[in-house]
Amino acid sequence: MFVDEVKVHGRAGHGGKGCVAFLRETYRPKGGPSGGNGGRGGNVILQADHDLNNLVAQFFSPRLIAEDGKPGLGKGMDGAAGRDLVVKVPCGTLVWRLPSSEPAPAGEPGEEPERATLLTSSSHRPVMRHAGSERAVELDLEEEAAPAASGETNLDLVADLTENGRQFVLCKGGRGGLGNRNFATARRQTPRFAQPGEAGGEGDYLFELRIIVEVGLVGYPNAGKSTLLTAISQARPKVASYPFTTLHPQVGIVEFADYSRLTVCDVPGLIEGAHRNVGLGHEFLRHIERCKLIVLMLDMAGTDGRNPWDDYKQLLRELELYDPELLKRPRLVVANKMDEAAAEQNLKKFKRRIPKVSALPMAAAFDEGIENFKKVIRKAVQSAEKG
Ligand SMILES: Nc1nc2c(ncn2[C@@H]2O[C@H](COP(=O)(O)OP(=O)(O)OP(=O)(O)O)[C@@H](O)[C@H]2O)c(=O)[nH]1
Ligand SMILES: [Mg+2]
Repeated sequence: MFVDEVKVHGRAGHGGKGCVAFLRETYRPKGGPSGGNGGRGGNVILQADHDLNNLVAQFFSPRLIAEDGKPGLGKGMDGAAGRDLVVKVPCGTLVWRLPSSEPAPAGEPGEEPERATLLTSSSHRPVMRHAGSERAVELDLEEEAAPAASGETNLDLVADLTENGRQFVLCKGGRGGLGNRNFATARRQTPRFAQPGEAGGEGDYLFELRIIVEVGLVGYPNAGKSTLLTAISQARPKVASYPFTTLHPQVGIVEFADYSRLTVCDVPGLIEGAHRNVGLGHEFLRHIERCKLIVLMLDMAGTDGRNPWDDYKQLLRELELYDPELLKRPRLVVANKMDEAAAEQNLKKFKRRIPKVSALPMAAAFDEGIENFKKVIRKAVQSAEKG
């Protein structure tokens, strides 16, 4: 099961209440106020973990509730603090605050559904409100476009957990209440009150995973994306001759002779109308949003009765409809299935029709053009990092 979007409810622990007590001991019959303080509530902390690759754990346990602080006790004993709840999420998880939730959580170090709602359509795609990413994706440009889901379009980004080990306090634990010994003064030596504990932070959030990879493979179904990923990395996605073999993103690590590495993501095939949720829709394009290089993979043999040049234009259109920014990203066009008879002819036609684009010839199933591809993507990623 692959989950890249999930709604969760977080609640930090409440602070323990302060204690009202007076010391009575054999030789101190009036020992004075001695109520201890309540312990602070546990925080709900998110921690990015590169060993995880999706949000399935939060799908099955969407209620993130930290322990309450213990109340203060007599004889000046303070209550124990509530344990923090550390929730591991994959690197690349964005945390959006849903409208129902409380004010912003602390930052760096009710009635909810029992199961998280799995949001499937791209129609509710949140609009980032943090600096530098002011871009709303107009998926509704066309008449047939899916309607925006109610109330979930303008969400605030509260965290973006990209680095392994990075922690973020999602809900801050409430402070413990002060015990009555804190309120003794010269004029009020027997305070009969103490503070209640503060309520812990609480809110509803949307966790969205956008995998962090350097290279994203995009293409029509059956273009050979998974075959290519198998050829360049140890990843073993399923390869088959029917469309939509790959149902969720697969990440492979490409290793080079000098031990440097590149991560490559194979996303499920795109087809015309993906922005209207045809096929698997745009659902998975979020995973190439952060990549430095987009590889457009074309079936140069046109096996499924398509033309590579139409495929190329259509892929660009779908990328644009998802996010026009994606078209500014460095990209590489790969002409796959060059072993097939029709491919040579098609490649010539492709060059004639789209002269500005040079396609890298390849036969992924036969390991042809793979080494060259590895070299080219490495160079392209390096220059993208510099520029
Ligand atoms: N002749 C030939 N067939 C290839 C080549 N590369 C892949 N194929 C075949 O094309 C079919 C589809 O390959 P996949 O790698 O599953 O394609 P995909 O792009 O991952 O497809 P989806 O997961 O459905 O999006 C398989 O039957 C492969 O064996 C190639 O270079 N030459
Ligand atoms: Mg595939």
